[in-house]
Amino acid sequence: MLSLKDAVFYNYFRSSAAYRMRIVMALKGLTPRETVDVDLRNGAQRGEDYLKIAPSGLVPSLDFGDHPHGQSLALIEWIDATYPEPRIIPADPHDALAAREIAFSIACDIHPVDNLRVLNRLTEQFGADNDARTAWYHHWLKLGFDAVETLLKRQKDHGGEGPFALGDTVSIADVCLIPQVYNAERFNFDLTPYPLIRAVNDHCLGLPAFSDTSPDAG
Ligand SMILES: N[C@@H](CCC(=O)N[C@@H](CS)C(=O)NCC(=O)O)C(=O)O
Repeated sequence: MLSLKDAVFYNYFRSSAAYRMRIVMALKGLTPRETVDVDLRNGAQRGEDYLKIAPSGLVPSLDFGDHPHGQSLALIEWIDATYPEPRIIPADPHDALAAREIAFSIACDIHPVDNLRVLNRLTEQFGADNDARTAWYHHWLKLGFDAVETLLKRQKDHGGEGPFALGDTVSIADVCLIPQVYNAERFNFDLTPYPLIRAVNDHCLGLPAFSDTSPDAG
């Protein structure tokens, strides 16, 4: 059976997909055998050595020796199934659906179009300068956060009272949301229109699993 204790975690401190994994491991008190930094600033993700681990050229990934795997959401699902306490995919199927709906709105709809390689491609192919790159980023973030804010409101309207995205308990929705908010702030995105997102973010950052694993934690 695969074990996290035998795995090498390929990480980058500013990667929001890797931050998701750091949060989940911290929530569950898990430490991989080794953490290796892949410096996205100098293109290490496309280096020959890392491509042998991760053919996508993206972080994060986990290498279990003969079995390297990538994709943060797939890895998080594996971690949750293997180390269930505390659960971050809710046991109740409807709650799990709601948690994944918020998580995927971020990880599938916002994150891919705002990724470093996409922003770089805008510059290489269309000559986008920094302002144009930021405008692109803000455009997709606004569409995505408008939707997520509405989903959080629906949770509240359906009795999901509590400080997390789903109410009383932490879930994969918070695990995806807090890194995306970190990123939004880094790109000077105005979060004023999103009181529910801000409230969940403030609450989660009061917990060590979120704050100690933040890119700002050093
Ligand atoms: N769907 C992938 C996305 C991974 C991803 O996009 N990682 C970014 C950092 S957050 C990356 O490695 N970017 C490198 C690049 O754009 O060249 C996952 O969830 O693991």
